Amino acid sequence: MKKIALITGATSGIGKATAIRFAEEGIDLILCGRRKDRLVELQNNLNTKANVHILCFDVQDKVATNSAISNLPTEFSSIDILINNAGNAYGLDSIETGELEDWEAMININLKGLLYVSKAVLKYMVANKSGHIINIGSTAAKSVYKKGNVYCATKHSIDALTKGMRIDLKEHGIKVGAVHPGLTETEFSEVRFHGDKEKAQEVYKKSNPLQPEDLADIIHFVISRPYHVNISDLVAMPISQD
Ligand code: NDP
Ligand code: 8X3
Repeated sequence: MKKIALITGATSGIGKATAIRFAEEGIDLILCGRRKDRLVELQNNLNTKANVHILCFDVQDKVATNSAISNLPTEFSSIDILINNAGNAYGLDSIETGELEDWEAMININLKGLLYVSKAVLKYMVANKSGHIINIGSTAAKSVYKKGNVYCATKHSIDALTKGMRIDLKEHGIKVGAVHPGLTETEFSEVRFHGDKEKAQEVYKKSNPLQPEDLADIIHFVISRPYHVNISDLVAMPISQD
């Protein structure tokens, strides 16, 4: 039977690569992000085996998030898979010099946004007594690095939240797990450095980082296991990473 996946952060990086991979597998898609032009472009270029619906909203806005997801057309409302991927780092500063606006953005997007999306999607999954949620964490969910402070805190929260969601939702027939990427070459560093492309490129230059397609492969593997198998916690990093 055809499956339906909702992917947040599908306009770039890991989310976009996962959308492309899922479409090749014939999974119908609800693609989310703030940049509508990119969503439309992706929709137009995806494998025609997949039906695609786009939703443009900011995960920080709980009313817009709930409204977008609650008003899905019937043919897209039986969501089987949720990939909670939208997220970013803002800044790389020591704690005493970090900007409040950067901290708030990371907490609001990475943690609260994930909760808003999950709550809206869970209405469908609980009613259907089935579903599979993958939260995209990070190696920053497992350890802390210099100047990573608030970003690492949001990702550690996702690690804890994933465990809590898994325990609460198994009695509703819903699987929950996390995929934790290490360094992956995406727009992540450009966003972290507030648009400084040169600084962003430096991050990936010598590290032979993971590519978004590597994560798409892994995420597809996780969602395609038999129902009784839940890969609850998976860390994937480039060979160069400590
Ligand atoms: P990108 O910057 O390439 O992609 C981030 C995606 O998140 C974009 O599609 C963006 O869409 C979306 N997004 C960001 N803020 C919002 C918002 N407020 N509302 C809705 N959507 C939003 O980075 P990655 O692909 O690397 O990041 C994806 C996930 O992977 C993140 O959770 C990140 O923390 C995690 N990760 C990344 C690693 C890396 O090294 N790249 C390593 C470990 C984890 P738009 O701007 O259109 O809204
Ligand atoms: C994103 C990768 O190493 O900057 O989670 O934390 S890192």
